Amino acid sequence: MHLSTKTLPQLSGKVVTPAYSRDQLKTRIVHLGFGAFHRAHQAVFADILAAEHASDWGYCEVNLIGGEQQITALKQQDLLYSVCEMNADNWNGRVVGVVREALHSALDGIDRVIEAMAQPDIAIVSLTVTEKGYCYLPSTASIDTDHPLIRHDLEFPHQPQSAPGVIIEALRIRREKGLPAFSVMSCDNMPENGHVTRNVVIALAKNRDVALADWIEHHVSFPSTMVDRIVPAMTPASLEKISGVLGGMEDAVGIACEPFRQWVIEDNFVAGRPAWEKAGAELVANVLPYEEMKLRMLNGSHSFLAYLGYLAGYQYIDRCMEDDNYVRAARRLMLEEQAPTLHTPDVDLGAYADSLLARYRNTGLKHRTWQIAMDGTLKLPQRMLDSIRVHLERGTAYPLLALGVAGWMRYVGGVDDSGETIDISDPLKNRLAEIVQNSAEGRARVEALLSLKSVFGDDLPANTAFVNSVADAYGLIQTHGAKQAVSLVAGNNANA
Ligand code: NAI
Ligand code: CS2
Repeated sequence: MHLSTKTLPQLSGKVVTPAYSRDQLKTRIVHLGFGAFHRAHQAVFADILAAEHASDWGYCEVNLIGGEQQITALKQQDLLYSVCEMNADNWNGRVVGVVREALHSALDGIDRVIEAMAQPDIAIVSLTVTEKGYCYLPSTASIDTDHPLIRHDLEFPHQPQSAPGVIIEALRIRREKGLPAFSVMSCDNMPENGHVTRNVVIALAKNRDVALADWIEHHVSFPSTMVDRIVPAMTPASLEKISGVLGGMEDAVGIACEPFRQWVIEDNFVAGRPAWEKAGAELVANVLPYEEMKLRMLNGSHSFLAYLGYLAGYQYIDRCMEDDNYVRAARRLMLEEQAPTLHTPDVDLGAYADSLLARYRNTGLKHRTWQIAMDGTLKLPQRMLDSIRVHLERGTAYPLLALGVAGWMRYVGGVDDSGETIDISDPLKNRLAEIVQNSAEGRARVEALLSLKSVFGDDLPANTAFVNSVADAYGLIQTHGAKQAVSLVAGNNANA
């Protein structure tokens, strides 16, 4: 038996179910990227608002690339799915009821998706399409005009494939019909994610129609957001556990996540927004300090643990936390090398770091280091390199950040410390393999990888102090292995 409107009453009383009339909801947000994170984050905020504050904001969920099964299963379940908050020994379930429609461009056609976005009631188009979905160059935050999806959309603007192309086509139709614009809200882990989205949308629009680009510039807002909730990719084991929470009922779209959730949103919406603050979100004028704090402290330490942990044989983040040297390294990375680069008002960064470590220790999570390690070419800039630039300017030390970058380089070398092949997942995978193949192990490999402009820009490879620091850290991993390298670097200095 699977979750559906009919089977909903059979769930155990412990599972929270939609205690509101789902028919009263209006589809006012189209969300691109019905992945793990959105299901456990933004949709839960909307569900709380509907259940506790009589909100009528409903979602149309869309997947553009991948995730066909999720959309199919969601439709089969009358657009219901469950979210379980998990600790080691306690899983709490909630059935989310705010989805009103679900579409996949490959199953329903891109025209249906665009039509849904062009409905008069749509006030917001939000995105969790991963860093890859923006088709941008992280070192400059500008559009990647060589990106295959962008090249396609330039040729076939009415049948777009990229997220920016789909947004532009929907906005074109709205403008032609005399409908108001919507706000475009990125919920992906990028600094100034609203600005990145704006940059790519306007740049692509300019290429097809300057007047349309001008209209978008004047009528569409692109609020930035800081989003946080650890939501590991689902596995057959976690799906089975969810089924246990649901009393044996199956939910192919069920998702499990940590109890913590945070959302800081730039309050800049052109056609209204849900009262997210009633469900615990913070609406602010400037999100950047919060984004930087989260990207550098949380995601920076996550990536550090992912590369150095994976190389050492730690499959999960909670396993890294069983190694005192990794804990010390993560804490020192956060407090000594990331925190001094931040400008977050009114946040006790020491307490923040400790709360992050406590979250990483959650043994219910089973968050794979491999998952966090993926797409490093799109993650390193905001997680490590921006802070390194601050240190280079100030002349301050950054041994753990250098080790993190070296850890990534060793990881993309494709072999872990036990000699096992690593399955690299990255949009630049082929280019990385080519560089690795054509460079000798050691400093030459470091220099070759630093030639990736979209990651390191022009400045970092030209900075000898930086190149030396990464090459030295790389040498440490090469000689001693990741585990020992972490111990050596994290153990240095008395104030650890
Ligand atoms: P996921 O793999 O479950 O879902 C990825 C989603 O992105 C899918 O809906 C897929 O259709 C879409 N997608 C992938 N490539 C695309 C492309 N080129 N164009 C358009 N759509 C594309 O991943 P998950 O866990 O949902 O994470 C997605 C993003 O959410 C992350 O990359 C990150 O930026 C953000 N995030 C994730 C958190 C997590 O713990 N999982 C927490 C905070 C933010
Ligand atoms: C992780 C993030 O996969 C990754 O790269 O660092 O998805 C992390 O789990 C979230 O940002 C937590 O909010």
